[in-house]
Amino acid sequence: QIAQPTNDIRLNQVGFYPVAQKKAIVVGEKGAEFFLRDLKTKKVIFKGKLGPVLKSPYSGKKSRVADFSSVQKVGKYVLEVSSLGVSYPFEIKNEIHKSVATAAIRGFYYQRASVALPEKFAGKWARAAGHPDDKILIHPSAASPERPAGTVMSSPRGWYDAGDYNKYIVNSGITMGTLLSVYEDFPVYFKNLKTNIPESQNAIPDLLDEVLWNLRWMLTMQDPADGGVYHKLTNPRFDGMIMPDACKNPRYAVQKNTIATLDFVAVMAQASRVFKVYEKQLPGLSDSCQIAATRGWGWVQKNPAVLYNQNEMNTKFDPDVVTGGYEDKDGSDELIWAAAEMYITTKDENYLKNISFETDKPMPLPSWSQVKALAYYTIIRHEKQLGPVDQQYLRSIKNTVLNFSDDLLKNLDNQPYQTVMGKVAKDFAWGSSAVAANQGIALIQAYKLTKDKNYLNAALSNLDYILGRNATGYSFLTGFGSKQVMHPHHRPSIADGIVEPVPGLLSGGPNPGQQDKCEGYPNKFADESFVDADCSYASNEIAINWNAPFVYLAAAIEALSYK
Ligand code: 9MR
Repeated sequence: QIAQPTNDIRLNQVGFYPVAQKKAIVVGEKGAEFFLRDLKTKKVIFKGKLGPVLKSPYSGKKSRVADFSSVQKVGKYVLEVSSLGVSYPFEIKNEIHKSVATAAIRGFYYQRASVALPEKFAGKWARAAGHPDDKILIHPSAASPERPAGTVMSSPRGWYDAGDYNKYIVNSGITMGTLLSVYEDFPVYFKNLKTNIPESQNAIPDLLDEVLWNLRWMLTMQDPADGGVYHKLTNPRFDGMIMPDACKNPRYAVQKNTIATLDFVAVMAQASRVFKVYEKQLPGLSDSCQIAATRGWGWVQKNPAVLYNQNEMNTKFDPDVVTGGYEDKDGSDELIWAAAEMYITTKDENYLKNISFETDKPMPLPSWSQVKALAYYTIIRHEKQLGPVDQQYLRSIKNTVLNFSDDLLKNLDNQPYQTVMGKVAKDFAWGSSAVAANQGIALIQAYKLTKDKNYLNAALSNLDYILGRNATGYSFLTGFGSKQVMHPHHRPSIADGIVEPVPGLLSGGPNPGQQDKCEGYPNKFADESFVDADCSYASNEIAINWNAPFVYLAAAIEALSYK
């Protein structure tokens, strides 16, 4: 008979690898010892001492570490502290994160626009097709002589961006770049990873089949007349909290601009490379991507500084568009990323002309508005193909990535949750779960460069963070863990009448900005500013650019398996 678990023992609620580090955080300063109980035999198999008292820099709350890394026996366990009770149950086994990696890829399947999701693949979350997007309108902001305002164009497929049903090129950029990168970094792992999607039986890895769904949509977002790329495909205002098939509002292609086009160029160049080996299955696709990338690059040469400014646009054109802005004012990083992808794909050094990799500056963490590191990762990944002239770039780029990762490692032992995530307040931004995942990616890059396990262990600490070892006690991936997110700001999960939210989606996580003004935030502390309520789009939405780095982190850690 196991008592009701306490939320005051925080750990990865999915579990641990036999040979990897294993830590739980015990909230408060009571107690001295902890025990590990085998759920099958009911026997205590390990006793340990709690570590020294640590403190959250945000709430001042105290906590202690229970380290049971030495336990390697496969099984199901709970951790107990006499004064507190028992933890949520967890497993120790090999491939412990395979289920979350697979589910997070399937999360993209559930985000597919323009298609029905049959029960065979979607289970109880099956739904009818919505947003066919075969007859969308050119918004006046996007008008050209060939496509005047009101022209109808076809732009089906793609993934819904997030909890809303719109499709945004800028955010698709980093999402696709991240998914294509995890494939390029770990192709063998993905070769046989099946995710039960309609294309699972074909000869292409499931991850790439999923990527194709959005790639084909992106290709339609390029103006065939001049190569520029529309910012987004959107309703003027957000749809209600209804299922996709109930949405009937007109949709528009909105203003071409430089940053959207550069993101598109980078994705198409990388996709051209990745899909080249699937020429037999996808004849012409790789070439089409490269041509699209080249034409986008050409448009940018003529239009190097067209920014997307939604408010300004709304003063000039009707209807007003008030959906996600993804307004980025600095395109220098997108230029570096696009140039790097074009160069690696074509080997044409002209793409690097006038491009500074800015390795004199600290590496910025990737986000939808900051993609410079994606260029670094790509250059490093393809280092064997670089010519002698590029060796100087390579060295400084490696150093930039390593310096960034070394900063993440600093002072880790003193962190209350023993995670890289959350050392500094700015980690808790809108979509903080993706901050944790993107830090993990940087650390994986450093590990690949050095084979130094400290980087890998630190990356794993952020996966532990996401799956429960954090100041909220939630596991942020829907469908996983004991204390699950049940009410994400996600239209299908709200409208489908099914208790459990769509699985495999990463909740945004703590965000002290609390911009949604939703009721129920426990307090204002950065690391606890989370509420599992569907009104909380600022802390509990899901988004493709958050799911993608989670896929990267979980799959990379699986691929690098702790054995
Ligand atoms: O992820 C975006 C975050 O960085 C911004 O601060 C926020 C407000 O502009 O918007 C977030 O992106 C949202 C997008 O605009 C619309 N779809 C849902 C996205 C996630 O909340």
